[in-house]
Amino acid sequence: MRLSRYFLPVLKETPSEAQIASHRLMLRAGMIKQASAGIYSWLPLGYKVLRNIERIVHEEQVRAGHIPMLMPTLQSADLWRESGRYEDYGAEMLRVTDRHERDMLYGPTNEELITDIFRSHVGSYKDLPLTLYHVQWKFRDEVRPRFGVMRGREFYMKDGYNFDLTEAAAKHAYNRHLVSYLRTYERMGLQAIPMKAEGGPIGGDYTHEFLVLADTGESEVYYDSEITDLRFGDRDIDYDDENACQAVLDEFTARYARTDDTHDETVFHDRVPEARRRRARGIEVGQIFYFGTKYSEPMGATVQGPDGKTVPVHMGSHGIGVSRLVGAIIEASHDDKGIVWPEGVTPFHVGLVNLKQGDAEADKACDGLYRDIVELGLEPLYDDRDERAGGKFATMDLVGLPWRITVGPRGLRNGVIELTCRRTGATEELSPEKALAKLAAVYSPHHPVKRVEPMAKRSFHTWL
Ligand code: P5A
Repeated sequence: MRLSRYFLPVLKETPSEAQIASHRLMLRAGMIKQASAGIYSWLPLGYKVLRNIERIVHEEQVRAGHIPMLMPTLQSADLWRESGRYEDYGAEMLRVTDRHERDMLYGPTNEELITDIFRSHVGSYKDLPLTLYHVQWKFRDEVRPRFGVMRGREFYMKDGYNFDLTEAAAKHAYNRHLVSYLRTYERMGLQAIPMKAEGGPIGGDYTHEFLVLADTGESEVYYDSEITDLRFGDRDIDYDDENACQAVLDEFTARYARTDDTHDETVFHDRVPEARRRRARGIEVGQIFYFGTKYSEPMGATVQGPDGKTVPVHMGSHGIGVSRLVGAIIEASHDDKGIVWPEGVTPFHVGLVNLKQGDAEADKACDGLYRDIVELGLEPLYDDRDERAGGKFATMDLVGLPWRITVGPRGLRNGVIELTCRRTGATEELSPEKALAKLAAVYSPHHPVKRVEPMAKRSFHTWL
């Protein structure tokens, strides 16, 4: 993309309404614009990041054997009356009436809708296990929407629902989600720690929240510092292997890590030596639940078991805050000049800065590099505007692309360009060929098309 043809409305001033870095930077980098309280338009740069996060979520869900679909944003109130949540949900639920005076609502979550789909089409244990998911907009009329996309009223969520014959099978689905979530967040450059939490309006007391540690996080958390040494890495887990998934859950939940809802000071002191006790803040980027037959029983979602008996299915639901993640990643990865995108989610792979726009040699070199970068399957953002170098660098730093190539007449005379790493600031003078080879190498595990990550043994389909 050429910057002269793009829509990147960066702000010079720091917006006064934004209290935390991610909100400030998303506004300044022209990623979002508030439409009304807690509701945002995603401008082109923000939309690219949102889509990248969504793509990683889909790839990891499909890898775990979960099946993508799409449910609507508007739901009938009648389904929610069946589960008893229509009254319980309170003022957070946005209720609307259609022209026929039918009660509708903008879905805050989809347990009822998916249970209705299940009961309409599945009747036998032979169709289990089944996990369906979608990525869709939700609405919760939060009392205090704030921090930009972090606590929105309209927000984008991946929500998945498992249906199993027995509690043990549903616990395996729970463990499978935990494993796939660890992998998902790490691909986004984040460490998200599973912590014992509360079920809240979703239900059940068997639940973990995934938290990214950050001073600006809304949740108060307590944990054993050893937990921050754990990495999922590039393990190739067979998601059908119950023991393998259970072992990951055991490893990642053995140490004390709880949100303030479940924190117990006595247990904390008994189990964690003082030097390792931490109290901090975190951003909740996901939550997984096992709630048994809470919805299947009242809504009649049953199957016939192998013994011929009809039983309600065991269920859980599993959410990832896709739009919140954009903010969470920025909270975890920025400096005083701007955003520092992890390679896995960056909106463009490399910024190309022409120090002397209009100089025949510099323009030609940039055009050539642009083509070569595209040839590698990567996306450049080429600042081809007639602006001072300082202004171009400031925009690139604000926007936060992990790599920048700088091209100027002086370097070209010596056959070199500059390759700069946004995270460290380190700059190397290299031949264009060497710079391109380096980009290809750093992006190979994150490549949008030619990713070389090991794929699970189960059949893997692209989701689009
Ligand atoms: C699990 C999927 C659920 O709703 N039902 C379907 C379950 N869980 S949850 O924890 O309530 O939400 C899942 C994730 O969504 C994000 N989230 C939000 N993001 C932005 N603004 C909000 N107001 C908001 N509320 C929830 C969180 O990341 C949460 O973990």
